[in-house]
Amino acid sequence: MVVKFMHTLPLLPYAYDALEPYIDEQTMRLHHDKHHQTYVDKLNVALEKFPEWQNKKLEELLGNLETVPEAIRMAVRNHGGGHWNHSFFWNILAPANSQGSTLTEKTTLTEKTRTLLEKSFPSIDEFKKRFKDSALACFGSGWTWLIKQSEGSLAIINTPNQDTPISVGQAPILGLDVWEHAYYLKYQNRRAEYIDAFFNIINWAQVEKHLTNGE
Ligand code: MN3
Repeated sequence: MVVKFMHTLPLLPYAYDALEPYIDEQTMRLHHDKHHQTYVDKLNVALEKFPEWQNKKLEELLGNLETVPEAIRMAVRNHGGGHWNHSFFWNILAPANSQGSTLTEKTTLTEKTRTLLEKSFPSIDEFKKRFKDSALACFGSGWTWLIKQSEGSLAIINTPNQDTPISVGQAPILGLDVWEHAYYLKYQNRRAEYIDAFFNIINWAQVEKHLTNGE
């Protein structure tokens, strides 16, 4: 029997207010419960018409978009991409401690990650600067990513809309949602402040997992 609605909204791995003051509770509630839920719902509705595609893993769909029936290819790309990107994003964020100053185990850059980043960037500060510049330059709605290229080096790229690096065979290490819905309630048009805030709540432990995946 084919499952009617295969894809489901994952729970946030922390409380809605856990990323305060960097990302506010109201933004997290809207972003997760409304925006992310809508991507899941619209993906399920699109797949309903093509039962043989319902049980495929999201990564399989997004990694082989050219094989997805044309009638739903754009819906899978946009809503499947939105579902995948947000599921990834929640997990590369982690709460700072209650004072927001002292780093926690998760938000401390590990030595291993530092070493791996410094193979591709002159310094951690320079990596952050380039990531920020890329996120600021992302025109309209999209994402900024740190990706691992096939030969192993790291690079920073932007993708438009909900396009995801896995659709072009790149392995995402770190990603930042730069759609206005990700920051507008708290930061309005000040995307730079949102990006600076993001650097305080990166789950470096999770980043290290992505970096060392396959090693
Ligand atoms: Mn979003």
